[in-house]
Amino acid sequence: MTVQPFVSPDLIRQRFSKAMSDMYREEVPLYGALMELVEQTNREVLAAQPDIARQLDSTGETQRLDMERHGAIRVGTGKELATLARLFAVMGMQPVGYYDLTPAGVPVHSTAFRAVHEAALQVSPFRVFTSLLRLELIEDPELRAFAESVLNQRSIFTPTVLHLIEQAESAGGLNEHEAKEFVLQALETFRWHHSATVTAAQYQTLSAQHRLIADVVAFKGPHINHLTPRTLDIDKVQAQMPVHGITPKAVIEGPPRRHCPILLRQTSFKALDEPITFTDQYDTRGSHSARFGEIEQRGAALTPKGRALYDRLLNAARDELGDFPNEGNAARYNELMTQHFGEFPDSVEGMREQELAYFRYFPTEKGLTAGSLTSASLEDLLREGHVKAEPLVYEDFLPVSAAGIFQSNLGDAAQTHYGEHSNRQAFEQALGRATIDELRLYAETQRRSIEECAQVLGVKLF
Ligand code: OOG
Ligand code: NI
Repeated sequence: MTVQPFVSPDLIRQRFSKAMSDMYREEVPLYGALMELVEQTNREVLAAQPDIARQLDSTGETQRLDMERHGAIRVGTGKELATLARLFAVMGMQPVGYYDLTPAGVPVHSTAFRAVHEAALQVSPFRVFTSLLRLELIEDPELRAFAESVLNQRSIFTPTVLHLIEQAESAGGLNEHEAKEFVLQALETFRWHHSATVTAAQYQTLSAQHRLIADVVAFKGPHINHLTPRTLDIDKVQAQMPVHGITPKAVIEGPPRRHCPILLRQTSFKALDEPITFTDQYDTRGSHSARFGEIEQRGAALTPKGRALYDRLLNAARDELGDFPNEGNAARYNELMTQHFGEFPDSVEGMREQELAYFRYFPTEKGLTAGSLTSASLEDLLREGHVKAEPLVYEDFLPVSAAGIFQSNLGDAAQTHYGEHSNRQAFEQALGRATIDELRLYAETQRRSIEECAQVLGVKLF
């Protein structure tokens, strides 16, 4: 008997991301339209701005751009979250970061499942923003007990996928046949279901408590609620969306437009009203809105110092606005953001000198042919043009932006105030492991790139 080799988790993730995109495209045609718009805009940006094309080429981002996307799901119980963590682990995805959404009136806390090493991210940067409903925030004890009992009755995984997860864990991987089956079976967990698992009245009660609670509790599984392609010019896509029959939210979340993009800018279009049936009404149809579209533009990952500056400037602009950004104050908000972010250096050199962002270092042609180097500092190598620095792309999410995205698709009526805040410990207990600190990952990638430069150039760095 020949032993079949394992398919690498990175390839399984790459295939899964593609399968998910194909499924969503079929279910939500507007997603297909948005993808085409983003692809076309990216081509135009690359053709018109050789600097950007060159930068993305040298970091390998050109190759990953067309397959780059993130999705989001919401689960109801700790057990569901723990099993999801095991399912994502089969595809080389780990929980990175902890996001508390309660300050924004959304009763969830979240993490992002993604690949953690630059080589794995290069094969597939697919990420899933995963939220766990905080049932303890439902005040009415009867409703809380009802929600719990409904959730405890469902199983969001197929028996085959559960078996394949165990198989991957015990054998150390999946062979070709198993990996194919795994992708098909895992997809089932994220599929949309037209029928709710509760009566129309129960749905109303859950929805009245919070629309998000109905979205999690009233369905058979955690349907993927959006898939987000990465664009190189979000303002351009935002402006083009209405031309294609897509209405974007009022403001772009995240930092303002800059010459050197930082972190993450996002915009979304409102959730679609979709027909559903309830368990007690076979012929009358209700409707539910959960699934929406989003685009993102990614920039440099920031150091703790850079992030503190970002947070301070964002808060200052929002404080001065005095309200959540909305249709009415969008122009004023953009003005305030540009004004405050004037303080944030907008050049690679400026961000590097002030240690505001993470970078990857690459040997240059000049460095590779220089020959006689023995020892030098990184600064020497940069100054002489033997290595160059490229910003390290931000792979994660932003809590204030995520809150804005949640709100735009839940409707503004969904503002709730929760007394209780962040509970990372409870989240990690449910998850069955600690979440990874994203800053450590960026620092490690930066360090590896410096070590590689030293090795390739044969230089001892001091
Ligand atoms: C997730 C919203 C957050 C993002 O990109 O920040 C998000 C959700 O609505 O489930 O997708
Ligand atoms: Ni998103």
